[in-house]
Amino acid sequence: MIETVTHSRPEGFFDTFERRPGPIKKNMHYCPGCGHGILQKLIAEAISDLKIKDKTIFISPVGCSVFSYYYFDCFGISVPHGRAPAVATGMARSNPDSIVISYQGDGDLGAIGFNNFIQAANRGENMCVFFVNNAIYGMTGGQMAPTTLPGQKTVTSPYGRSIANEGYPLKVSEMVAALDSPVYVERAALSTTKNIMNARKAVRKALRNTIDRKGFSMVEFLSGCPINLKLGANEMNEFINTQMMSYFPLGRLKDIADDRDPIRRPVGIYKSKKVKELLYPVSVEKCVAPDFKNKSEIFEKQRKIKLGGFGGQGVLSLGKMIATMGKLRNFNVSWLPSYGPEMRGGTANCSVIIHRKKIGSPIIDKNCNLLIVLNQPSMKKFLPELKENGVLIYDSTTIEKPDCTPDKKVYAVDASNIAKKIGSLKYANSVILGALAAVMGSNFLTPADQIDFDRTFEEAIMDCFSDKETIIKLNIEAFYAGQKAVMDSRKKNPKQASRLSKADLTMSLK
Ligand SMILES: Cc1ncc(C[n+]2csc(CCOP(=O)(O)OP(=O)(O)O)c2C)c(N)n1
Ligand code: SF4
Ligand SMILES: [Mg+2]
Repeated sequence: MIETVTHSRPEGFFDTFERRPGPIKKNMHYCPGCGHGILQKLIAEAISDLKIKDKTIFISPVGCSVFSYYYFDCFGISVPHGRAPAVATGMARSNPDSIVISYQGDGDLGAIGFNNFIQAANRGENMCVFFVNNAIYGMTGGQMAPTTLPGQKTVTSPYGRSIANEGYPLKVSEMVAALDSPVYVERAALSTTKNIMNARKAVRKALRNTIDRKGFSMVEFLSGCPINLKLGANEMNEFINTQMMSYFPLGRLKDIADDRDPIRRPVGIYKSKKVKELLYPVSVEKCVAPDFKNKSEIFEKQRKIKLGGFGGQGVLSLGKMIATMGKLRNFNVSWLPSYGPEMRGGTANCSVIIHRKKIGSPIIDKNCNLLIVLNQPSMKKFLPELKENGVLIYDSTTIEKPDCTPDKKVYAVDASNIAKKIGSLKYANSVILGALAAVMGSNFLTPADQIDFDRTFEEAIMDCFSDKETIIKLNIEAFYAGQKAVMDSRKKNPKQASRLSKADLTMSLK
């Protein structure tokens, strides 16, 4: 007798599946009667029949969609809630030969990820979206979804969805079909055998469009979540066939794929080698050139600098200038800005780390070596973050003398007043940097290194303000004015100068 195999496991699925861990040993990840299981079988069969297993990228976000990774034997990526179309866009554009599937639930697609979804549809990305509309948040235990029907009870709408309160359910397919870019939109159902056979055709048609690079195709599947709707298998199908279908009628809402030419988008900038170079720049353990002039031990250790002030005072650019100085002498540097929603007037701070070796984290958490403060609130906030023996430089025009522990080395610089004389308060940051140069210069650097420090500052200014000649000139003026102010005050106050012994400062920057 000749045996004919009529049904076998589709190639799109793994050979064997693992059961769901938990007390019920026979359970799979999908509940009995769940629409996800039916649809995934249709997709796996199509992948198999269309021979695209090696080109398919199956993207599953949060929701019961995510369990698909237990079943599909193709490339797969699990992504954050609502973000599948964004990741799918990256995949489709960087791998134009791939068949990208964005497999999403109604909460995922219609609520948290709606903008990601609709923008991808409107851009006409070459992908298939398979949209499982079960009118509920299944995975989290049955909360109301954007597609929950009017009057439908859920755990967050115990009296039924109220149109007055929650509005009408979202008709996703109708909205997508109204856009110009998408080529194919169909609504199918995973209920009766006839509906499932139509759903099967729709899956294949959408995949075929993606293979032919026709752009954006979407199929919505009315699906059952019997566990959360607390319905038996027959009642679940009845609910889909009557209540869901009367609100979400089945049918092909758009099909213009035959009229569209295949999409060809430039992919040059997505070359994987280039992306790797950008993501993983070659790093060296010791990056400063061996002939780097400054041999001072201050450059041997990681230096952590915190800067705080108001937005608009140039706190962030001051940090950037210091980081740029490090960069210009081939140090590893990090610059991490932090500011509130209001850029001007709100508080702003940044953290700068300079190191010969690799920098692990750009965050400075309560252990900075040098604190630069340009306003009173930042003094209060950041002074506790200054390390024992740390150095504090602050704008004494606007900030009261801080109450510091004796181990701290404190430099008050009349920065705003000096800046005003130069022409604008906005040069106060460069005045402070000049003050820093003075503190560094006379204590750590040889005369030749001092000249190099000043020159690096000038180079950094030009690097940061490349096209603004007057600003460069006035910032350089402010820098030297700040430097002079500290040196003059030292001459006037030799006691302070004695506090600046090399031993002290080497300690302070440890
Ligand atoms: C950023 C984020 N917000 C919220 C959640 C919680 N969460 C997990 S699944 C889910 C709803 C999923 O519903 P749906 O997309 O309809 O998928 P279903 O489980 O019904 O197939 C929510 C809100 C989360 N995991 N991440
Ligand atoms: S919770 Fe609902 S959607 Fe999730 S697996 Fe169970 S039946 Fe399916
Ligand atoms: Mg759902």
